[in-house]
Amino acid sequence: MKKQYKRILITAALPYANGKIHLGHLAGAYLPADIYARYQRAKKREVVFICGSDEHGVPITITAENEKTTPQKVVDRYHELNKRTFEKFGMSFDNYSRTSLPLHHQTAQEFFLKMYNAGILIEKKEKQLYDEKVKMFLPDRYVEGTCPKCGAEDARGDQCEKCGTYLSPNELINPRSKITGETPIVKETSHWYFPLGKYQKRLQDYIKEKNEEDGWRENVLKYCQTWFNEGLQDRAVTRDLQWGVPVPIKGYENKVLYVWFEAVLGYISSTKEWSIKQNHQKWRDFWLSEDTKYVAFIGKDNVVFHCIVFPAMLMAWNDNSEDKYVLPTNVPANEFLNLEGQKFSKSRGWGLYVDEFLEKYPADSLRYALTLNLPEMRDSDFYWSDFQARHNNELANTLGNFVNRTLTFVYKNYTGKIPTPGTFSDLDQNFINDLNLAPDKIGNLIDNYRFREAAVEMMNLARSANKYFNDAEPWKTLKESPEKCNTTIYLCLNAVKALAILFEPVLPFTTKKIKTMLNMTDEYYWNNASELNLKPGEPIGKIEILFNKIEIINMESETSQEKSDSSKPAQEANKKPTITIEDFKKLDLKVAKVIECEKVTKSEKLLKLKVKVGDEIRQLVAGIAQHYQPQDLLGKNIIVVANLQKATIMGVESHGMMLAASDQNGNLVYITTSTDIEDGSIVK
Ligand code: B3M
Ligand code: ZN
Repeated sequence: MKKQYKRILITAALPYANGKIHLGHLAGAYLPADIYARYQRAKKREVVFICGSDEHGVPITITAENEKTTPQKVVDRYHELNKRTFEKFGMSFDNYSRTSLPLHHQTAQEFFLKMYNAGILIEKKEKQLYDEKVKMFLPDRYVEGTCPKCGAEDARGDQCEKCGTYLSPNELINPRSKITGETPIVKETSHWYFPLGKYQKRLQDYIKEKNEEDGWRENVLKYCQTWFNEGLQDRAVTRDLQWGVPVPIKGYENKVLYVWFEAVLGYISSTKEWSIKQNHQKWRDFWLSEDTKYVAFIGKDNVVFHCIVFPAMLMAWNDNSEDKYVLPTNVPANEFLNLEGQKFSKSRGWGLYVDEFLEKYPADSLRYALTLNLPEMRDSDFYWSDFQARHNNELANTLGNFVNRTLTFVYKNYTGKIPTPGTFSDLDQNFINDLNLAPDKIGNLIDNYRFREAAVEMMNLARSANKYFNDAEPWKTLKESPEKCNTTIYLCLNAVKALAILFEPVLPFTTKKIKTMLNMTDEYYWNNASELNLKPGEPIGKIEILFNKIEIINMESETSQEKSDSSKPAQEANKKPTITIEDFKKLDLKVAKVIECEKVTKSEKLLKLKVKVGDEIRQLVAGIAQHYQPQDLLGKNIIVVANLQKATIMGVESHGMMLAASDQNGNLVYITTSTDIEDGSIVK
């Protein structure tokens, strides 16, 4: 049974401040969290939405060592960068904090001390891997080696990425130091442990109860079950490291709290920071109350920390304190997003960084395409062709078109004022019914974390509105029966208003524009979105085109990270996965002669070429119009990928791809042959 809560606390995983945000991050935790938060606010529920940078841990110190700089410099840079990127993407966090703040250190130390003083933690002497060359213990990712479970050779000291098994460095076969590459020795050290096993029964009951109440995702339940089946073990909460939150007890001056122990507490310290900035105590209302619904959005690799470790820590605190923290009501973790069929990989240079993406394409288009592709049940893929189609066919041709044709009609035929409706025909009534159903249908899907389906329903409403406009034919009734026309346009305007409200969680920038065009105030919100409440006679605002068509020319170069990661040495950033000669042989590269060449109308970037490849004449489209005039290419030899799948670019068919090289400034130079050889010749 769904419980009624007074407030909703929403958190999204704190990204490590050691790299830029890519599309996989957005699809994993951030976009779903933002849709959920925006929707809850549109329902006028009391919400706080919390995030921040995770600034400790081995990933940060390793990045600093690779870049020959300090951890502080690394986190300063990426914190600012990621914060800005999130803003550009439209993330509506109420606070975006950072775990290097003193406020966070205090909060984390307070938690540690509470457990320490209550006698919950256990000190253990243990043998750990140690790099003699740099005189340092090697916790977590400082060691790599062979996974004892699946045999993968590049398992990290904390986890094997291949099979997902959670590891400790001692379990690795053939361990090597990440710093020097040396085989580590084993040395004794002592650490404090949290007895997770003691909480297993309570954790199982907790998850069972919350699942019954709020319907947890199958994948999340399954991950937890695997952990429970194996039996929860004591977990070290301190580390032999310098960078992090110092352990606040004697004898531990050279150690810090384990990053996961304190990072999850970052949600609390970030909420505290929000309260301090706003000069209130609301963080207490949200965290220390049973009337709060707490939803923690994460990616699947963080499940154990949010569903098991963090709740157990909160239980331990709650057992020993007057103040009792709320536990997550739900942890809707997403699976992974892949890119054109391959995993995102920093080391292989395969990925798409959000800041770079947004330099070229609108945030809302990315939000929309990603929402329809969220890996809610299983891994999913981002395809450029899908992105382009979603933008052009759905956002521009359906939503944008409906809004534009309606508002233009009002300007042209009603001097920009909302007309007065007459009586409703069956056609009108059917459309009103569609409209009436939409807010609850979409709302229920979002309340149940089914964001993909919600976005489908949003667009379905726009489709149905377009269809209604077509069927009602206002351009005809305008003269023949003006009252009918008034009714149609009045209903369409109300539909535009409804779309502005219902699409807002996914398309915040676009719907803001629509709201301005309709002069909408805050009185219009989710619960009255489908009411016919626009006031006849009121003027509408200035019309703006919502979506321009997108042409994406070279999807391959959009995807690689050539210029993207400025923190990396050039050769490393350019690296693509190694291929075999067999892979290369799959390409049918041929010399072709350009026999006709012209500009593609309405496009700044495209040239249409007819080329002769031996006996065959082909048409191709190439994105080089800003670099070459058509006559520059006539009669020239070019190299084409002859077996590339046909594509339609800006309505023009392209059969094959012309090769060109791009310099540092993005200028394109076509590739040709050093002597004028026969067209059709094979390039190998
Ligand atoms: N920074 C791991 C990650 O970015 C970690 C999440 C912390 S949530 C408290 O995937
Ligand atoms: Zn493995």
